[in-house]
Amino acid sequence: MNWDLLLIDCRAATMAESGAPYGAIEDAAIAVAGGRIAWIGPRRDIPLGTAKETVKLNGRWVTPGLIDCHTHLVYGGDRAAEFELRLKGATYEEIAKAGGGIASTVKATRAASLDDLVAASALRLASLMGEGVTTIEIKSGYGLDLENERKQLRAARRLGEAGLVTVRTTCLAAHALPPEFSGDNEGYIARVCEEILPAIAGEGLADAVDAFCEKIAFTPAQTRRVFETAKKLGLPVKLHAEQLSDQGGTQLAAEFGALSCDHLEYVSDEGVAAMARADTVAVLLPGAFYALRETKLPPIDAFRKAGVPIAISTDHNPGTSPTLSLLLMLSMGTTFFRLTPEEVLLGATRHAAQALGLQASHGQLKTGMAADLAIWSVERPAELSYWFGGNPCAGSIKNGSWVKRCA
Ligand code: DI6
Ligand code: FE
Repeated sequence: MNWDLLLIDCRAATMAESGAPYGAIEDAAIAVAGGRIAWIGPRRDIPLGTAKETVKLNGRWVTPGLIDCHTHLVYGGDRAAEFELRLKGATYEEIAKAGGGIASTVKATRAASLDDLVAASALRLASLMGEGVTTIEIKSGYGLDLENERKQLRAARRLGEAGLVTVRTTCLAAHALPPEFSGDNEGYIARVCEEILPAIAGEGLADAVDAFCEKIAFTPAQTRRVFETAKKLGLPVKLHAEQLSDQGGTQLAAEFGALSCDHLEYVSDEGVAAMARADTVAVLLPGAFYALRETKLPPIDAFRKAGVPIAISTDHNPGTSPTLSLLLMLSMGTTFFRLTPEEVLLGATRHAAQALGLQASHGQLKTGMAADLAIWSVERPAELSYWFGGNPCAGSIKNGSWVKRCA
């Protein structure tokens, strides 16, 4: 066999269902060819072959490249001033009602050029990629009209063009009410369903459709219209659900076979049961939980008991989760949500892939899957959520090519 790359002297947390914690293989070998994993297993079992490059990893751990499955990475401006207001006591909802919050980011995003958006987002993306992120989802939702939603999604696509990271785009036009539709939620939802989504889908700019179902955003009935439109356009759906209150959005999303429901602090037992039936991933976002000083925990045990897969993501956005570290989210997932280190790592690999509909090709180290790998200078995988504020990522590989070469 001829391989492009052979990694030896490493330990692999494959995150596959092998019976072993983390799907671990001690003393593993990983062969890569044509951008895919050509062989992975215990080194003693490796078939005969030659590799163009063989790298000894000195006992380091290899995991699937991390997947950040919920971000609003592309936007103009920032919200540091609002952060200062919140610290003086204003709540997220009060700021939103007073025309700040999302609306201020919409203004800055509309004012930015496509190139400005790409440049600002590329810097943020670089931080995430430095931690071994090889796949990221990026939502629109700060344009809120066709021209600007398109601009955001084009910027997101452009970030993936160099091939160093897979970018999955999600149209979140139903994120907030734009100023020109003030007081007319129904009118804006009609615009989203009749103009924005069909055009975005027609241009191939979105891989999925999301909405914000909440008192300060859109009702379940309006969300249903968005989902019906997505279905007609052949796009899978996701939902910002039960972040601030229980709206029953989760059950609605499950009815549409949603890939994921995200946030979920206020989800009901019925919502959890509906997710289990639809095999919808629960994407938990500890960065927003932290920044909003939320105290209500998402029902982790109920998810576990019902067998709902749990993912963890940054929710990177300028308002409620301006974090640039997925590893920090893994730490918070353990400390705030009491998830195990293995659960949070699954949440940024296999389950995150499922939240993007990529589970057949990403999120595990398995023969035939994309050769997206992260290499860590740690002694055990639990260290990925044990350390916080540091970065033990020693290297990363995207589709078989080095993004960050091990020293
Ligand atoms: N929930 C969130 O956490 C973000 N959007 C949403 O629907 C916040 C977006 C922002 O405040 O800019
Ligand atoms: Fe979000």
